[in-house]
Amino acid sequence: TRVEIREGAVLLRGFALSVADELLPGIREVASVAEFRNMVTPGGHVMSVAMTNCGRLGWVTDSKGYRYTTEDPSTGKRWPEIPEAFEKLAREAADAAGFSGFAPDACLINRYAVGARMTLHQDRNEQDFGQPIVSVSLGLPATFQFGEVENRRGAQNVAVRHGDVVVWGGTARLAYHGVLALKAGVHEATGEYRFNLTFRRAG
Ligand code: MD3
Ligand code: FE
Repeated sequence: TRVEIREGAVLLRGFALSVADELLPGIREVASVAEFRNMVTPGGHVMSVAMTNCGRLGWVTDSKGYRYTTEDPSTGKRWPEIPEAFEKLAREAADAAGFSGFAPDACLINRYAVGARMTLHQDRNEQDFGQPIVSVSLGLPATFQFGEVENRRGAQNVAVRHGDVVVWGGTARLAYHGVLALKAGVHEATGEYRFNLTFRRAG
């Protein structure tokens, strides 16, 4: 089912379910080359979410700031390629949400263990805010928070489950958003974790 959770933001419930068993080995393969790591924010906090990337560009943070890089700072090697199954899913989801021709060059893979969370923020490190963001949830369920554009207040919650895809574009592209602390649990596909694939056109 397709739910418009706000103007520009479309929740495609279960859209990735039929390909989840291709996505999870893809995550394992990417992480075997570019390992999950807990990055440090410019403010000096270690992020509770562990991250890695695939694609031409990968999102990183360190004491110098947030940015996209072509190389993994931990190895100096280019980020692994986006697996074919990832790219196909991202393109089809964007298409289903009304954004045809989406061609991501960056896929951030977030791994949430129990207690991991992401505080409200905007995604502003990309070149063209006219391009949507496609988010794929795998494993343990979580609660997305999303607020207004340029305003953290009045955030709403939406529960996301294994296989759900959200496409954020148009007027929702610069909305504040975050993820509440992951609750303990065990998922048959991912064990004690939630994974989120975030596809972007960054360059
Ligand atoms: C709403 N990740 O990596 S994706 C991030 O579940 C990030 O790991 C979260 O936010 C996660 O930056 C949420 C959902 C999302 C992504 C982009 C958005 C929501 C958004 C852009 C605008 C508004
Ligand atoms: Fe974000």
